[in-house]
Amino acid sequence: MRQPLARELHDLLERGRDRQLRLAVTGLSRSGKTAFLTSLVNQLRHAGLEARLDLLPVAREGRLLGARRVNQQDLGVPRFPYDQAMAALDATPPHWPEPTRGISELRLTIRYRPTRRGLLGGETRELALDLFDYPGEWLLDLPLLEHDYPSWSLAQQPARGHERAALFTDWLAAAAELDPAAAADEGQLAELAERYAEGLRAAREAGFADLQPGRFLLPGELAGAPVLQFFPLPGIEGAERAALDRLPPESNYATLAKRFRHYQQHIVRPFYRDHFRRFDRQIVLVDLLGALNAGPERFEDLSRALANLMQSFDYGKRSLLSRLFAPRIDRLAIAATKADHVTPEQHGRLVALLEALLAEPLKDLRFADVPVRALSLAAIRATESREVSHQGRRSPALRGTDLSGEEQLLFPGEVPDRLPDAAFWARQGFDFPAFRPAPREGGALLHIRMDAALDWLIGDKLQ
Ligand SMILES: Nc1nc2c(ncn2[C@@H]2O[C@H](COP(=O)(O)OP(=O)(O)OP(=O)(O)O)[C@@H](O)[C@H]2O)c(=O)[nH]1
Ligand SMILES: [Mg+2]
Repeated sequence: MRQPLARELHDLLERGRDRQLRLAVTGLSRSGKTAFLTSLVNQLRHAGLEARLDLLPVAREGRLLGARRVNQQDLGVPRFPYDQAMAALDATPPHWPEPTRGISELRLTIRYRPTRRGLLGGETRELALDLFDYPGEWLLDLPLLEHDYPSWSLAQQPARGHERAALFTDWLAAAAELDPAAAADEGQLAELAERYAEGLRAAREAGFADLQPGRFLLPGELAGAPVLQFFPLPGIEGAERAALDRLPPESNYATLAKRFRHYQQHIVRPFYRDHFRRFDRQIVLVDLLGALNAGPERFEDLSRALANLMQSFDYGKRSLLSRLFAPRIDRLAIAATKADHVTPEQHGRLVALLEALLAEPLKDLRFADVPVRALSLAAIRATESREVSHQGRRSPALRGTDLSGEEQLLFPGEVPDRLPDAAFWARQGFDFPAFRPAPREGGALLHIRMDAALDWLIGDKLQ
């Protein structure tokens, strides 16, 4: 939904004066976006009271006065369901907030005392922080904007490993029969698209991340609409482009190409335009531990999905003008989430692994001279770190409650500090259960390094 011009102008001015900041929380499905946003709101609301934010100078120095949710800009978009998320975390027993099914927005007004006071002293300032949440599945579509139908079809077909290919054999066998030049049969295309969607669902189930089109996984109100009835055309690599373009409009090829374009222009582009263009800051959340748990092909797949995705954003230093009229992301954090799944001495290795996974996009960012910080964090800590003695030796362990309510005391394993090799996967020495969120005793949510993330993302605006 586009904002009226007057409001856009007002926002531009506020951003020029550093009174407003837009933060994109980016991450594939289940990477921890909703948990991160919930914790962010919670920490800032409890700032100065119960929240532990020692790594955030404005809080440590007692200058952070708190934060309030205010009415967001766009009345056509639902509000981020913070209260529902907190209700889930505060339930007995506590449980995690639901997977996100649509877009929601949030504006926080953060109140603080600047380091340098004016002549009269005692003044306070405000920073408006704009945030939003969305289903990770939809994010996967952003790279699709770079393509036309033939190039997208090609991009979907490289050798992507046996396990993944096996999930699409049904679809492929049927789709390979399709004659691109023959007149389109609605029923047949609908059925093939459904089989493709089945393949994508199975792939998601199996832990794969690089899945397009994202709305096939979470169609919302588009379920059954013809705009979702397309798929990549198998065998397109041999076809000559000009010959394809000459096919009549009622042909299979032209029909699929038209639907692809519609999907791209009317579904993906507005999502990008209204929500992902024009950010000042970004944090990319990665469930690295989940990928380690899932095996080499998934790990590789995650790396590809993230590299493609990060090409969809505008990074670069801001000049005053670009800041007003063509904002770019001028600072970035990449974070391995759910770090409370491993013992604290593994956190350094987790960060090293994250940097290895994102080595390619990180090179581009360095080239664009965009400051990046890699960290590991837990937005909502579910475990406690312990030490256990075994045969006279003390070793680190975690204590937590698993989803069935069982108490666990365990050492989940060593995180490799570089891209795992065959030997690592052969050992597969890594295993942990999902934990239930820990009950909160009144105060702020327990976390690991949310304060460090906040400092990097907004700390300089709270000086
Ligand atoms: N232990 C632990 N688990 C977490 C943490 N954050 C998220 N999780 C787990 O990861 C799951 C997914 O987190 P969400 O925040 O819902 O992920 P999301 O990115 O919003 O996912 P979608 O809405 O599906 O795109 C949660 O249900 C938890 O099981 C954390 O800090 N610690
Ligand atoms: Mg979510």
